[in-house]
Parts: sequence; structure tokens; C-alpha cells
Amino acid sequence: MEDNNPPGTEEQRSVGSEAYIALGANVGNREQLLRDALNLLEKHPEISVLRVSSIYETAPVGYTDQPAFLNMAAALRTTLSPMQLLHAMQAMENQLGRKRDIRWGPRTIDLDLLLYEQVILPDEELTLPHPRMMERAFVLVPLGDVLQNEHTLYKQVTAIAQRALQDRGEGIALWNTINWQDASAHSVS
Ligand code: X6L
Ligand code: MG
Ligand code: MG
Repeated sequence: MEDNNPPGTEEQRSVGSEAYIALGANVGNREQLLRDALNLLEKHPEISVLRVSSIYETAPVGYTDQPAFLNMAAALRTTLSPMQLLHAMQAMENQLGRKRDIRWGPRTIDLDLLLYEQVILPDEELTLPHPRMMERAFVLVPLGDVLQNEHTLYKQVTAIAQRALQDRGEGIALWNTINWQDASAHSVS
């Protein structure tokens, strides 16, 4: 029998919209918090986690007197609108103990919506694409792992990411790699 279907499940290739998010954590068990966030996203009935980046340890930017971050990125497929997805991500931040005290300060988990299909949204609550993503190596290095070659931003993002990874001054180092396909449990312990 011949298989003429493109790779991936029907859900992965056509239902809903593709979105890219950035994840960060610098308080508590940082790697576990990233994994918990991915599992919460996957558990949501209208979100599927398609691909995950490596995890990078990154020097804090903006407010520098705080612990190092673990940062990563993920490609999602979702039937939620951009604003619904943002609100779902904020609920997950709260569920994972996010407290909002110091601006740019330490956080158990930070989930940022970077891209949603080709949507351009100049809303005060949600700006798409994320207005500062192209200036932040701790976003672009992991994003380069999950963007597909065909994406309109692939060349630009991976060019900046390669330079940042080679330049030790950017303070970004590979920490660990998650094999999402083989992470069959996908459960929050
Ligand atoms: C001047 C002024 C230059 C402000 C940069 C940059 C502010 C980034 C905030 C900035 C400025 C941010 C993370 C982080 C934060 C993170 C790492 C932010 C918000 N989040 N550093 N700093 N990873 N490494 O996820 O992104 S606070
Ligand atoms: Mg952030
Ligand atoms: Mg945020």
C-alpha cells in the first residue's frame, strides 16, 4: 500500500492556526516548570504542542540582578484566537505560581506569544508579532530551533541566533534537550 499523505497527523498540518511561544523560568525548579508548562499546553483541548526547542540557560536581560533563566520556545497548533490563546497562557502562568510584583523581575514561569500565523495585531493588550522579539537573543536562539525552513522569518531569526550562540558575550548556553515526540506521558506530575 502506498502512503500519499504528507508527514504529520491531520491535526498537525491543517486544523487551526500555527503559533510560536517563548517560555522562561528563573525561580524554583526551572526545568520542571518549563516541562509543566508544556504539559499544561498539551493538555488544553484546543492546543497541541507540535515542536519544542532545546532548553538554554541565559543571563538575565533588562533587570540583571536576578538568577539566570532557562529559556525555550515551542510551536503550537491551536483553534483558539490570538487573544484566547494569550488568556489561556496567562491562566497557566497563574496555575504555575506566577506572581507579578517586580517589573522584569524573577518569575516561576513566563509564557510569551511571539507569532500567530502571519497576524499583525497592534493591540495594547497583545501586540503581534511580539514587538521586541527580534532584539532578544534568549528568544531568537530557541525560536530558531522550532521555526520551519519555509517560515518567512526563518533566515533572519537563525542568522541572529547563530551569531548569539557563537558569541559567549550573549550569555546563552545549551542546557538540555527535550525529546517531545518520545515524551509519551505528557502529564503533569
Ligand atoms: C534596556 C532596557 C535593554 C530594557 C533591555 C530587555 C527589558 C528584556 C526587559 C531591556 C529589557 C526584557 C527574561 C530576561 C526578562 C528572560 C532572560 C524582558 C523582560 N525576561 N532575561 N529578562 N530571559 N535571559 O526570559 O525580556 S524581563
Ligand atoms: Mg518574557
Ligand atoms: Mg511575559
